[in-house]
Amino acid sequence: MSPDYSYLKRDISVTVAGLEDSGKTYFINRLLGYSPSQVFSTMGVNHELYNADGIILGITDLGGLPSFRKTLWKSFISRSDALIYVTDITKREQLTESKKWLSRSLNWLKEENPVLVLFNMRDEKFSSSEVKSIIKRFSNGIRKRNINYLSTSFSSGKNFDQTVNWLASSIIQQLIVDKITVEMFISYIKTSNGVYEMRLTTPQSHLNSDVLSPVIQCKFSSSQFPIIEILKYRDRQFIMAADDSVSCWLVTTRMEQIRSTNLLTKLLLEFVKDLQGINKTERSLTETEISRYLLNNIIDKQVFWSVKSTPLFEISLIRDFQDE
Ligand SMILES: Nc1nc2c(ncn2[C@@H]2O[C@H](COP(=O)(O)OP(=O)(O)O)[C@@H](O)[C@H]2O)c(=O)[nH]1
Ligand SMILES: [Mg+2]
Repeated sequence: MSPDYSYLKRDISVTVAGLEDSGKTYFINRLLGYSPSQVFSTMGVNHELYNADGIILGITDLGGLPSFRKTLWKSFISRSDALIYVTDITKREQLTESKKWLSRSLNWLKEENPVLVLFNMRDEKFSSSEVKSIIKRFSNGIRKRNINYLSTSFSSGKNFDQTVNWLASSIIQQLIVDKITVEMFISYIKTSNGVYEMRLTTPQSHLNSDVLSPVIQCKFSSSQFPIIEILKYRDRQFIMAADDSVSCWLVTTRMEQIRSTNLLTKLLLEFVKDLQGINKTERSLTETEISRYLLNNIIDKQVFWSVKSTPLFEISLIRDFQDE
């Protein structure tokens, strides 16, 4: 048998932990679309890959039996980018034990990495006030910056989508927010009126044309295949993704971590694809529509944008653009 290198493909690693029989494996199987018929207690560790909006999440299913908790958890959780912690709310006698292991897990995880705590088996008879009070008692005394609590039922599907959305967006964005500062976003969009150039700049930025003009150009892919460029110039990093009618640039401070750059590049490419999708409807977008779309998606949803203060915004039409 040849060795399996598939784990190398993952962009982010997410660990799913919790006491035995809380629903971890069931959740992961459902996420991956496996049939839930075979259920065995997880012996040790399982690795799975999940594609969330083009970002490959490596999901580690940690066995919850006491022998695994003592040996395996620390080494996996401390190397993980995010933690999903599952607890079974029907087992009241285990809640204290579960909380104890959550606290330990939080000590192993890096402080800035996001955590989602799921109170599972919500389909069993519980009133919402009972669930609220369990969550309140459980979370009492736990101090952690990026922590979310959610009650779920994986068998009925309650809050399953929210959990998956959290996986896809919050993990990725939190990681980017923590590790990367984007100073400027520039996009070029071809429409029947000409090419629109749109710039968003953080108010704190000292970027001037000496830094920008040697690098940033209005260019598109000459085929249906998208193009990507990553350049370093004067203490800045420039990332570009473009297809044949949309081109987006990010100017960031230099990143030590290659992985953050890869993630940002993938997100930018996804963004270009979305924008291309709305631009390719029968009539092209107007200036107002472009502005609204970009402002909503970049600033309100904080895609790429880690800065809370409102960025400076400019949009203009480049009339003399020559299509080659
Ligand atoms: N009623 C109910 N049963 C569930 C739910 N999630 C998981 N289970 C069941 O709980 C048992 C333990 O689940 P499993 O995923 O193996 O737990 P793990 O040890 O944490 O991996 C299985 O029989 C699942 O079918 C749920 O939301 N509601
Ligand atoms: Mg399991």
